[in-house]
Amino acid sequence: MDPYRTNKMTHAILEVLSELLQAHVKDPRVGFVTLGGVKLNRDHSVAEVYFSVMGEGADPAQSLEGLKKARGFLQAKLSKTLGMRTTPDLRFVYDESLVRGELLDGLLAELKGKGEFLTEAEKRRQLCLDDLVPPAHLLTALRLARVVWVVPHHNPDPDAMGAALALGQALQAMGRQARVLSYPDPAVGLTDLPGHSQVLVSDKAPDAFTAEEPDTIVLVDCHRIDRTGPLEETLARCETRLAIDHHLVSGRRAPEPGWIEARACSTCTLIYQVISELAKGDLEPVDEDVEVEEGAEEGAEASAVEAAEPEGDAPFDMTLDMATNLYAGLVNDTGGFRFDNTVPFTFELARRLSAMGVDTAKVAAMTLHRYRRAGIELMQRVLATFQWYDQGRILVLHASRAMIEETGGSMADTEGFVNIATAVDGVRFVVFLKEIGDDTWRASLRVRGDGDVQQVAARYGGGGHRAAAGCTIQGVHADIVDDLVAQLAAMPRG
Ligand SMILES: [Mn+2]
Repeated sequence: MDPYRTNKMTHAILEVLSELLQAHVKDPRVGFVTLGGVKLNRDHSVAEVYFSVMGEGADPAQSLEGLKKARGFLQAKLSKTLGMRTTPDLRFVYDESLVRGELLDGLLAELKGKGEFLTEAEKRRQLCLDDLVPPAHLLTALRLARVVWVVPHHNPDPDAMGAALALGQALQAMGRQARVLSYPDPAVGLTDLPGHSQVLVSDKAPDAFTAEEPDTIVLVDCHRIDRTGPLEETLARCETRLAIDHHLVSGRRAPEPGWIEARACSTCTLIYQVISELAKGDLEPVDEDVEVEEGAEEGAEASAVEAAEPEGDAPFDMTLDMATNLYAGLVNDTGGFRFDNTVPFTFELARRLSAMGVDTAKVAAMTLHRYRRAGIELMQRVLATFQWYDQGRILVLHASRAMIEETGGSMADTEGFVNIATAVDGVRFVVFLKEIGDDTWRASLRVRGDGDVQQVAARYGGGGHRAAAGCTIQGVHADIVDDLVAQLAAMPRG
């Protein structure tokens, strides 16, 4: 028989039978029945009708009895409805797989409801600020801290510095002795962030540590002390170290405990959530185990109870300085809300900070579009190093120590150069190499569109994000370029 006709007929039979069962067969045993399909034999003399039973008390054997009893009626009605001279002989076959299929459909629908089938990008778009919940152990550790050092990564960008300053200010508002650390030669713009004048510069850190040892160290915008360059040795002396970061964890060494949440567009986003929680106060004692001594007299007990009065923290308000520092990180790590980490909750946070009175235009101008003269001269030199590979899809540039010396610029001035290269039409990958020592280069990798440069950075022990990553590579400049270009050119699209 013509397969088209067969197909049409099986559908017609299924449809008519399903309707007849629903509307005209009153047998309660048939009430549980769902028809799943019809299979006709070669000459259409026999139709196997597959059914399943669903519902409480459903019994396939009972339902089959009911269907058999209704068969004559169904056969006659079918013949009449379809206007056929001879109708195929109906044979009912129980099919358990239909039940499984239905269960599966239910399960799939449930997963879909939970967003399981959304792409990563769709999931990020659906995320709300309050989906980013600081872990309780982090908040407890911060509340228990008395002398705290808040430490950004080496060569801090506005996200690292803004996060450190805002958290330091919040801890001070809680009465903690909090110090924010930084490094010599800060990038232009950072020094204007509120509170920056009080930072403890890394070369003073060893002495400061000896004078008053911090009980807690909080790393921000990085999650291991090897990202703190000259501070690493000093920080290693403190046992309680925490990290708040939005970079993917990579490499062999474990991150410090704390909060590492790569869905956040900036570390400042996470710090905003942390400060919001801390600001609620904590009037329950955290760890002050004041015990009533056994057998204590009644009077003694009363005074012990008094001593056990909560020593937690009073609520405080997020200040304009904190908000300004947080906004600096947010606006920078999103490239002024242009990068693909910008999602609805990014604007929600920007809105809240702006509503608190942050001068958003000033912060953007201060941290996004400002160069020192030496920095611009360095930029001229660096842009002159453009090398094109893979038919213009890969762009490589570098900053040598000689260029820095000759222009009087600093590595901090190179911040943002990589974005100029990324903006060139037709460029998919950018490699920016900065000479940081003898045959030692810091590589910044970027991809525009699809691709994952974090994978490449991870091979050299580095890390970062899918679209922006970095690593330190030993070797001769030309060899490093060859290696990186080969790996990037081999990266599949999509
Ligand atoms: Mn960051």
